Amino acid sequence: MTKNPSVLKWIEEQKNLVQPDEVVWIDGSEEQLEALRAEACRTGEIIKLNQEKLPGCYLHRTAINDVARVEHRTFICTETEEEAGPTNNWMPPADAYKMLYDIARGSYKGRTMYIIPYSMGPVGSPFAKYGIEVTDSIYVVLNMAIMTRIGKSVLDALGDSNDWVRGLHCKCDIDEEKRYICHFPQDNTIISVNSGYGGNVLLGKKCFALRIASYLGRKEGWMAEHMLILGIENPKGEVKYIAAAFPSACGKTNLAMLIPPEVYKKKGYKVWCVGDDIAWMRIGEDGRLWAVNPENGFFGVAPGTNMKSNPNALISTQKDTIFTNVVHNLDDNTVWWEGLDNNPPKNALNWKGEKWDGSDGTKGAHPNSRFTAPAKNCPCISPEFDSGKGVPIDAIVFGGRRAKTAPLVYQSRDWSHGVFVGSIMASETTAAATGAVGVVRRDPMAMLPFCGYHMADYWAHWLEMGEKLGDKAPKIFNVNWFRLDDNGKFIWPGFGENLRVLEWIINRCEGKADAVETPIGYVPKAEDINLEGLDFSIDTLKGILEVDNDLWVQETAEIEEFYKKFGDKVPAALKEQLEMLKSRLK
Ligand code: GTP
Ligand code: SPV
Ligand code: MN
Repeated sequence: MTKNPSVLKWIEEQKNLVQPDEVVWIDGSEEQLEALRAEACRTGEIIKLNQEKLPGCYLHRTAINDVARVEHRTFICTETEEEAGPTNNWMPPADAYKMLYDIARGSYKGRTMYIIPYSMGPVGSPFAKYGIEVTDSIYVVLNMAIMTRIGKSVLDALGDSNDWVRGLHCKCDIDEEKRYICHFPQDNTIISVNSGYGGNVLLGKKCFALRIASYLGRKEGWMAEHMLILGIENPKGEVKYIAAAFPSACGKTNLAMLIPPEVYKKKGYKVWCVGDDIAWMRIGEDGRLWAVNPENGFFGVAPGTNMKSNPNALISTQKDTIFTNVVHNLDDNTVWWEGLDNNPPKNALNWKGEKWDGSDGTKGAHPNSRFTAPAKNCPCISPEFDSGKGVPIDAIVFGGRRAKTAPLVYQSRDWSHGVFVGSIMASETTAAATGAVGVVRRDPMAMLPFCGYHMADYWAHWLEMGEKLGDKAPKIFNVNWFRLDDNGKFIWPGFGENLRVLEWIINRCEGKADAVETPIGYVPKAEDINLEGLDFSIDTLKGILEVDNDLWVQETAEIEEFYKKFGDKVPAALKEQLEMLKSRLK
């Protein structure tokens, strides 16, 4: 399929290493994919679902010990430990290669090697970057075919260039003790062994589009971020774009495809989804920040997705979708998960494939069960989705799960302060990664598990981008949909109603809304958040807009501790922001 010498040489080396019985180049044709689906059904790797109700849809179950990203086994293998920084696991590249090659050697014996040429970003776009993933998993091929642009066209666009990311994935025995997700940013290389779970093995996603790309972005002057991108169209037909970074399982997919509340719909508001997880952003010729979504599909959290919370996501999953670790309804050969509706199937298998009817109080779907759906299935996919030039960003929004502390929304004072706000982000952990759930941890820019180099250098890169953007820089905000009341219930209704907050954000960008200055930034006047048609009192709203001075004094102490991790590397501008915050809180 290609004469590219760097590609052919690398493939030859991989073949010699893993020793497959057969080699298959993925050309991207529907014919070839259909044959692979049939083969995976034969071996039980995937299950064909009810084709009348869910045409083109399949179910897959991962191994029980392999259901989420494994941050403690994810490594950045730069020449020096300093480059990887204190928030990444590090291994010297030579040691890592040796260890990984020992694990991978001969691991494809009796198996087929699939070679997937893929593009992150529309093929041929100035934003696009190319990769080749070698895998022994049909599930990976089928997911990559949804999540990225694959096949011959990618190799044609690549031509003879050596500028592409090498990715080797070996399932091996799915042995947790030998599971490693390793990145070699200086070699454009990713090696993933002993896993079959999405974020660990769909190498275009977190491994390339965030860890390797963030490293490249710093070198080349652009940004790779864990952000959704959405467009809000007002009744006059003008569209404003927002990019928002929330940690894993904190609402990106939901916000990216939200359905406007009835009163907004009537007025003519529309929301367009450009991306739900990753944004690549560059400064355009006009000096503004332009973003593309490098992906081609959604790898979304299933639990909680329903016709009320996120109809657009649910509709996206009704055809040509792969479900992973959800409940299998045996009566009609469909799928189910917690929060889909209130009728768990009576005759079903849980995510582990065991008989399940919900009566024993256990969950049927894994909390990190997922759907892989083509972006083009989404009813509100942006007309700009496939545009190689991207969309201009007006506002950047950070957010996380905070039961207290963070108000519903606030605006940073300027770009530097905004970078500070991103750097101090904290959120309660979720099931998207293995480990304890619900523990507050600092997750700067939602990039803690995804930044491919020293986090403090990453902050410096953000500050530099701001200097280049000058007065054309997007305004930076922080949101928190997750404030809890004394009974542990979410106070803010969230989901579609979040548009009310986004409207204030856009109004601020256009200089149309007022704000109250607080020590942490600008908070809305309660009457400036439109509550029309919503059963939510202005007093309750005031409550979640409040900034608690004592909590924030405590917070600054924690930030100070957190910053210490990075020593002298913390940019002076951020240390200054911390000092200014402390003095404003006095
Ligand atoms: P990743 O794919 O892991 O990066 O996650 P994500 O950020 O896209 O999160 P997603 O939109 O899938 O939401 C994760 C969970 O948060 C789901 O269970 C949602 O139901 C819930 N959620 C999303 N938005 C809101 C909201 O506005 N309010 C509340 N209370 N829950 C929400
Ligand atoms: C996340 O965990 O942020 C995800 C899912 O989007 S994964 O692809 O597993 O990283
Ligand atoms: Mn994500």
